[in-house]
Amino acid sequence: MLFRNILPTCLVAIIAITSACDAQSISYTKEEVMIPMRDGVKLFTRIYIPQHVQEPVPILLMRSPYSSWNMGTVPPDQDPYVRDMAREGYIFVYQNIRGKQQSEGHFVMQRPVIANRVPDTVDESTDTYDTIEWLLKHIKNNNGKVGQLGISYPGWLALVSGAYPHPALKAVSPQAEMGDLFLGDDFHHNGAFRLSYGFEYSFEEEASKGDTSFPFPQYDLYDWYLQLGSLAHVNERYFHHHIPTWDAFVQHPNYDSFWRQQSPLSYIDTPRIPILHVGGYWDQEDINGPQLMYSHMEKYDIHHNNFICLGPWYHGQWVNAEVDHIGRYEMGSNTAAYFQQQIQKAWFDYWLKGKGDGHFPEAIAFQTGSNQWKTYDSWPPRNAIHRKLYIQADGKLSLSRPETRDSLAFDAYISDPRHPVPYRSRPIEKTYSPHSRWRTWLTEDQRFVDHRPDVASWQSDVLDSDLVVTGDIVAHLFASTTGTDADWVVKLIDVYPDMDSLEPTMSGYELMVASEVFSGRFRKSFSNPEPIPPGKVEAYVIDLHQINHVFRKGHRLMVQVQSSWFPVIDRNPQRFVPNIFEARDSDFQTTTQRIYRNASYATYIDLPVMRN
Ligand code: PG9
Repeated sequence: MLFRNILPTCLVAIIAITSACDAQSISYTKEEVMIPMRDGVKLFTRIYIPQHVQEPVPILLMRSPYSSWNMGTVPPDQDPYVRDMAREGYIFVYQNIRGKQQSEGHFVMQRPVIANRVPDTVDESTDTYDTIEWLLKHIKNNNGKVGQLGISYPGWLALVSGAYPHPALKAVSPQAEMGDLFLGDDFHHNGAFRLSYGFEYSFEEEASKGDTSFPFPQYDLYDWYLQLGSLAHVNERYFHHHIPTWDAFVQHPNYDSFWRQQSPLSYIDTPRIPILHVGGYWDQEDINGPQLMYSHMEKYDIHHNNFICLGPWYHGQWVNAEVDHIGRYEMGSNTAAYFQQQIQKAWFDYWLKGKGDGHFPEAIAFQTGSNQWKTYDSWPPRNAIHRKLYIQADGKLSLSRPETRDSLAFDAYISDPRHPVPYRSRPIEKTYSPHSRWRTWLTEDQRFVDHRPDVASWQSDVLDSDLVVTGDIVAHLFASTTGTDADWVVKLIDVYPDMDSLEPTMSGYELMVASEVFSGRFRKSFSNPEPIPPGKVEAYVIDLHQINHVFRKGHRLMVQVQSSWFPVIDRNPQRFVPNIFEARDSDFQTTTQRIYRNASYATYIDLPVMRN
């Protein structure tokens, strides 16, 4: 009997077969049970118990809305993400959250965490608490210690559990967790709406309890989204108010109490237990969450519980067995194996089994360009020297501030919403589909747009020595528009040599190492958008997120600015409207954008520069 006092009604299945036996006779049994929560709702839970260890072992918990992602669909000893831990013996528990898949109850997207303030309510923190309570009582041979990890939505679930921990929860690792869904991550970036992702993901999660893919009639979705026209057509033509998250987008176009209440910034502060945030530099979904939550919690980290690891990855790429490249970028080693063994396993082995010395660096950040793992005792490193990279006349970039007083010193382009700049080369496949290049788009060669007339580009001279940039990249943009609203997309690009003798096929490659979009209406406040006065130069400060990158000798730096990134970002009508989800097709207008480069309005990128 694997469970003590098990309630017969809770048990879905015991699969008494062992999952696998390798040379060391590693074997797990699998059980599927329904675990009751305090309000009577039962959650579907898959439990793998090691048969190859005799001593009591800890529990590793993963919670997920998905049918397969972080749900233990293969036994843990066959899952590269956790197999090193499985070999040594952990109990693995995978649970679907309420309202998803086989779990009972009602699903709420990023359900607000309120149970600590509002009596008799439930949220993800109480569901985790109740689950842990049940597991400790019912699973034989557990050592009384629990850890939780997960990627993306499951990462946010680990973050929430760590904020209101059950006493047995000793450490968590939220990975690619979403942070604030209006300021950054899946649904918006700086208030700009992530159309293709918001549309496809909300349908996928809310059209049914399972995962349902939107039935697009065509493969290349650039034209499909263009023909959609105003966002108002989504409910009229397709969703008919059956997708609650889409309706929430429409009802909350600004950063109001709805978004604030959802955001972990509003309910998480001091890390109460050890927490390891993990993120990817090229995370196409949640680049912001791990960086934002680490830096937010760091302000309250009196017990030194808060740690971060950043790697050269797309969203969750580190679950795989072999990760030595992303798109065309070669990492030089298997970075996932390093993470799984040296970072993730070491973390849980120490906190849950007492193995190792527990001396974890504050930050472990893979350095792209040199392809080395580096450790730091502050993150971003405090000893970086901030240099300003200014845009100049004739498409140049340099570290000297422009001196000209000429008010006409600017570069201009026309932004036409009928021909938005694609965010990646076409075809734009459905986000999650067999041949989709969605995962790697942030590393795509930017040569595919750099000669478009609606993309402004500036380039530095060829570097005569390596330039190491470690920390937050911030764009300070001075820009005007003839319209009353505009999106600003800023990209920092590493341009490979015209003839790269080390990697010939990368010659001339334009690798985007940092990028972000900002919706101009929110330049003064995310809660109270304001029209942009036509023709007036306005200042925009745009955080392009953290990197750790060596621009190598022989390479050049490039900055690009454009006003659309379609369809991952919806088209800005370029005419201020109170609610972009209710814009009319006639609101969309062509505008002229100017990016300034004179002594008064000197556009620059702040680069934190380090000695290597
Ligand atoms: N990036 C996904 C997601 C998280 C939260 C909200 C919306 C989407 C995920 O991969 O879980």
